[in-house]
This record gives sequence, structure tokens and C-alpha cells, in this order.
Amino acid sequence: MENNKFPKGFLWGGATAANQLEGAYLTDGKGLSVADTMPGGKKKFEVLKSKEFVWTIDEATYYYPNHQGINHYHHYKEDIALFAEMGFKCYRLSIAWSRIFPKGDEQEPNQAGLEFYDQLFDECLKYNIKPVVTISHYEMPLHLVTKYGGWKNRQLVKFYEHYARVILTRYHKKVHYWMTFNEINGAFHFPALSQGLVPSNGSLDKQMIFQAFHHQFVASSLAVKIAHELDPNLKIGCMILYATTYAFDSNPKNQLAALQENQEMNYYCTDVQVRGEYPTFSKRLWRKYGVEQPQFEEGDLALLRDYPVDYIGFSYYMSTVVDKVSTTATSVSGNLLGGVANPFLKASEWGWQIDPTGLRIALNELYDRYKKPLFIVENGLGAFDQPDEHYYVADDYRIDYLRSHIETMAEAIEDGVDLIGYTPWGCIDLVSASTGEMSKRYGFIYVDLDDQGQGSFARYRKKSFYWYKNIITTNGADL
Ligand code: BGP
Repeated sequence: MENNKFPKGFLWGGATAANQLEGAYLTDGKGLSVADTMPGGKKKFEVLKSKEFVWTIDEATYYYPNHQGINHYHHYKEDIALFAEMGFKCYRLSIAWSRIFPKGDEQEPNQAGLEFYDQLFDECLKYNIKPVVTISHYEMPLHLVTKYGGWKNRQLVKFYEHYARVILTRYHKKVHYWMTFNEINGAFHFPALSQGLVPSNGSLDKQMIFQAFHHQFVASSLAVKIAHELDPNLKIGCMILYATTYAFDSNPKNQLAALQENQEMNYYCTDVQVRGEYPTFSKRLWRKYGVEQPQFEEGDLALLRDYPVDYIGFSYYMSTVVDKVSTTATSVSGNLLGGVANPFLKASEWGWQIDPTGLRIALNELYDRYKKPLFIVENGLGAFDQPDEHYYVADDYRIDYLRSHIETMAEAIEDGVDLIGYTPWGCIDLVSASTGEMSKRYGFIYVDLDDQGQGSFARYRKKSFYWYKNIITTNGADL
């Protein structure tokens, strides 16, 4: 029953990140990463923003989640076999920088780390699953934070360039699709996680965030340059956190505020990485935050111009509503991005407002603006799953969420959008980025592990596993 809405060769798959599932945090020469030393728990983000937060590993037990993940490091064959059983065409994963360069500033890479990813990619290729690799996903060697202060330091550009050169050179025959930084614009909300910036006195100097962005943009262009010099056919993309942004009402002031929020969150980084130049609204944005133009070195702007990305990868979980002037709006609790409640939408148990139509809008907006292929590399519903006595989870709520989003993807393709793939987030249960816990689950595969790190680590197929397998088999026709 082929409806031909999804193009032949559409990349159905799933997505994960090294720091949230591999575990084995000091195995085979891996160094400590920022993710290994982050607090866990529901208040994770509050802790990260507080002035008491210091980057230390003293309380090893407190940080268990990322240390053991779901022990994918030792279960990867079993996990990839399950992905293959669902029929994955691709698998988005990240390389742990701290496995390749334990401290980040070495010349010589860690051979055991390189070999691990060789085996992982070979395992994917055995099943004709194309690896899609994020070079840096909320994970960097801790030493680059403690010694250099994270991405605000220009030296990070050369460390990243060296790391990117090593992995691109080693794996470019096995990996065709790459992305330079996960959710690069996420730093507007969580700079500790993505830029390795440590708050002082409970706040971060905004100048540092914008300087760090600039260094990441330069690093991203260098990675594009390296990739295309190795093989002009390689596809290397950016990756942004996209939230469709609405004004609360037709008050022009709210409309303007929504436009500006959209520019800031969705387009500041993307314009630089895709169009190869800073957008005209940059000056307004810097003024808003009371910061100067970031320092550019000679040659930076030419590099950005000459090496834009090939495609746009993005995560989409929710939309957000901006209100500057109304008195009737209620602020939404839990929504990662803040904003006010949308009376037309329901929210997940974590306050993320569920909006499949917003995905069609996102796809249209991004494609109209950039005319580059789009790749939805994260989407999904975090939920508390309740397995029965056989560890079976009847996750109809997850199926409903995914189905409604796939429907609007098909509509966007009919609108003319060039969408190349879809990798729902956390295709196997893993540690949540925002809570550091296991109980916020996204997977098609249940992993027996709780928030205290207790469990058998056994894997079980959920109801959504069989549903998604059928989606892939019918190329999205049988929803
Ligand atoms: C994105 C991150 C992922 C992932 C996902 C779900 O922002 O790129 O790493 O974790 O969100 O978020 P959470 O785990 O907080 O529910």
C-alpha cells in the first residue's frame, strides 16, 4: 500500500547520543567528559545555572546515569540487531570526543576509542544501516573546560579541528552523513552542556556565549572543509533545536516579539551555518543582550562564507508561545524553552507542548528560507512507561505522538519540502539530557533500568517497536 508520499530511499531510523547510552565512561582509555560530571535529577538545569555549581567528579555515585548509560558500549551488537529488526535505514549516533581524545588537547588519538567506532559502524553496515554521525553532542573532554574554559576560548577551534580531521579521515568511507554540533543554538538555554561554560555567581557573561558561538561556527566550517576535501560527496550538516514560535495573540507587539524570538532561537546559528554569514538582525540581538560584536579573526568571515553546511538537521519536540503584553496568558511550567501555555495544545508530562502541525510549519519555514535538504534528526515523546509482568509496554501514547508527526511530515513533503529522513529520538531508552534520569523514556525498546541505576539492563520490544517496523516497511504509507 504505497502512497508515495515519502520519497524512495527516505532515511527512516532512530537517534541517540554517546553520553546518554554508551556508559563505560572510563573504559579503554576514555577520558572524563562534561556529561560524566553533570548532576542528575529533576532539578538538573537549575543546579547547572546556580552559583554553587562546580565542575567536579568528587561525588562519583551521584553521577551514575551517564557513567553506565544503558551500557551500549558492551551491548551495541544486540542493540543494532534490534534496530535492524525494525528495518532502520540509518542510525544517528554521536562519537564521544573524550573516547578519541581523552583530554581533548592531545596530538595522538586513543586507538581503542577509534577501534570501538570502527566496530560500531561495521555492525551497522552489516545490516545496511547508514550511520549518521554527530561530531559533538553535549559532550566534550572535561579538561577542555577546566583548563581552557570551554568554547569561549579560541584554542578550542584547533582542538575540534584536529578531532574532526581524525574521525572524518578514519571513517569517511563508512559514514556518509555527518553533523557538526548537536543543537548548537541550545546554548541560549543551556550553555554549560553545549559550550562548556561555567557560570560564576549564578550567571553567565552573555559575551562569552556569543564568543563561544563564533568559535563553534568557525570550527563547524573547518569540519565542512575537511569533509569536502576528503570527499566532495560527503554530506555534512548543522543541527539545531527548532521550536515553532507563535505570538500569543494578534497584538502587533506580540507578533514582533515572536518574530524576534524566532530570529534568535531558530535562525541566528542556522543563518551563519547555512547562508555563510551573520544575519542582519545580529546587531539588534547583541544590543539586546548588552554585548559587543564577538571578536572575529582575519579570515573567519571568508571561511564561514566558503564552507556552509550541506543540509539542516534539527530536533523538533514542541512549539512555544511568546507573550510580551497580554495579561491573560499563563506561563507554562516545565517547557524547556519557557514561554506561555498554548490553549490549543496538550503538553507532555514534562510540560513540552505537543504540536504536530507546528512541525509542518517548521519544515515549510526552514525550506522556504534556506532551500537545503532537511533531516528531522530528533522527535518523540518522553513518557513514564509502565511495563507489565513480561516487561511489555503498550505505549499507544507514543505511537499517537509519532503518527501525528509523521502525518504532517507527509503533508510538508506535498507542500514541496525536501525532507530526507527521520530519526526519532532515543530509539532505545537512554538517559534523559534534561533530567539525567532513566524514567523519561522515548524508546521503541524498553531497557530494564531505573533512576537509581538498578535493573538487569535487558532489552524488550515495546508495542511501538512493531508499529514503527511497519511504518518503515511501508515507507510511511501505512500509518
Ligand atoms: C535534545 C537533545 C538530546 C535529547 C533530547 C530529549 O535536546 O539533543 O540529547 O536528550 O533533547 O531531551 P530529554 O532527554 O531532556 O527529554
